[in-house]
Amino acid sequence: MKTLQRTLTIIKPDAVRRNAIGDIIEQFEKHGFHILSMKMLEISKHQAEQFYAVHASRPFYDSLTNFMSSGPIVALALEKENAIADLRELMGATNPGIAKEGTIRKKWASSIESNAIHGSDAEDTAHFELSFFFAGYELAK
Ligand code: IDP
Ligand code: MG
Repeated sequence: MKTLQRTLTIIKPDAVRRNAIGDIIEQFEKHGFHILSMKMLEISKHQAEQFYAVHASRPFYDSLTNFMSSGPIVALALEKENAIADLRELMGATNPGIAKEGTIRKKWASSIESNAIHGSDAEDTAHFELSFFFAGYELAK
């Protein structure tokens, strides 16, 4: 049985710069995701390092955290049955070169780093990532 889930997505700085916010949010709504909460903000290098701490030992960590703090982002809390896996499907592969037709990354990503969108990958990371960007009262819906 599918259960109602929440997941955290970020429209990354490259997609904001390309005026893709509206198109990406339209995709969420067309695919049945309910927007619980949403905010546009900029994060510091230090905040990006905390958010991506799981990748601290990866060679791309420094570049990734510079990129994520390079301009405005939009963070959204989404709700839907099977939201975590369904969002990953709608996002497409990390590497846009192999992202499927019809996915957000296929349309908007320009490289494996500047790949337009983030989505939580599991229930525990969704919980951490939702509470990174949203206070309890903002999700009490
Ligand atoms: P995901 O965003 O599809 O879950 P992760 O492996 O969790 O992919 O990586 C987090 C982010 O780090 C990616 O979305 C991308 O922006 C960046 N990234 C991942 N792999 C590479 C790489 O090989 N080179 C540069 N940046 C990368
Ligand atoms: Mg990931």
